[in-house]
Amino acid sequence: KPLVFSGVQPTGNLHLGNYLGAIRKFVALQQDNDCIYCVVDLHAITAQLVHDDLKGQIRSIAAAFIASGIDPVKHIVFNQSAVPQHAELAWIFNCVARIGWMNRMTQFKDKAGKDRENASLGLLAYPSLMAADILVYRATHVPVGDDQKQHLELARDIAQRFNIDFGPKIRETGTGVDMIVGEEPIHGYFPLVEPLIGGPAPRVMSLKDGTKKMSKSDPSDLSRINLMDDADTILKKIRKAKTDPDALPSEVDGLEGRPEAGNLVGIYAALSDRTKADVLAEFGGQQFSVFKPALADLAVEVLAPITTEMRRLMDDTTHIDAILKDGGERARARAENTMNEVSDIIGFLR
Ligand code: AQP
Repeated sequence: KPLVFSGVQPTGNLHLGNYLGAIRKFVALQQDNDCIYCVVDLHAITAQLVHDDLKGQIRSIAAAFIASGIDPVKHIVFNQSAVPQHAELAWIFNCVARIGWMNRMTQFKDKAGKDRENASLGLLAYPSLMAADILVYRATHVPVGDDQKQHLELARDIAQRFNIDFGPKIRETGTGVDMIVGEEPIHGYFPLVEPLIGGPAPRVMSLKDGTKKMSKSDPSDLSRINLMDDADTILKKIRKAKTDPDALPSEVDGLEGRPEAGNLVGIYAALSDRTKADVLAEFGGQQFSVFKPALADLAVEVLAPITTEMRRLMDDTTHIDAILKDGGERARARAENTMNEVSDIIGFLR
């Protein structure tokens, strides 16, 4: 079975972008794949070191996974810091990756802002840790939102560079797999990961500005729908969402140049598992005064059961803690295996 890996940072309230871009896909992929889903707490300290309730945040992401329908028995749910091999492999990848590659990452530029000299070294090295998260399990498929595409391309560059630099040794140890890179067949240890992005809402945009992504760190709570929002709040946020004065078009081409309209239609399509064309066939010609309440009803219908289950799981965290502990142990056993082989390939004495 293909091995799927993905992670979510415990850095605040999960929002509809995280749900549609990532968690909903995690749930769907369980059917045909072996899945590892991680609360990436080591990533959470890259932009901001001190958090008020990091333990609570970690538990709440795990609760969102379970409440959304992830099965922690058939698959693995754990938090990253419980498996030290992530950080160990990240160090090796820090020595494989080039500073120039990191400097090109748009997320680093966005998050570091103007004061780049003052950003943490961890923020710059974030994509190297992300590559290690995936490759320590030699996972091949990664469901993410569109904003993570560049980081996954970098994970492929790191894997390829490692495979080429240690090519003869990988052959000696016999642990690798044959793959085609460009024209060249190589015998590599790390797979070249495939991002799973797609769908009608690969990048959910802010409700206040259709050109900015919906984000946990946006200071305006009205810009996003949080998984923990109640029905009234969802209704209010969608009612206040920025739109233009025109009616909805009947065809997808008509959304061109209308970012806010495109975003709301994409959200509706993703929530109802339909295409944008299908949604417009129903709502084309209608005003937002009709479409917005329909969207709010749909969002509440999908999110309310998840919110209720998350609240129940967070009332007594023993169950979540047990899931994370068990997942951490199972993940560690796999990661240890990779690190032993990697150490052997590099030539460390253990
Ligand atoms: N707006 C979005 N649309 C689609 N997918 C999104 N994701 C995040 N925002 C959107 C996807 O959610 C997964 C987990 O994200 P993360 O926890 O790593 O956080 P992030 O990508 O840095 O974005 P956030 O959640 O909005 O946080 P901040 O405010 O810190 O930037 C990933 O698969 C991501 O693609």
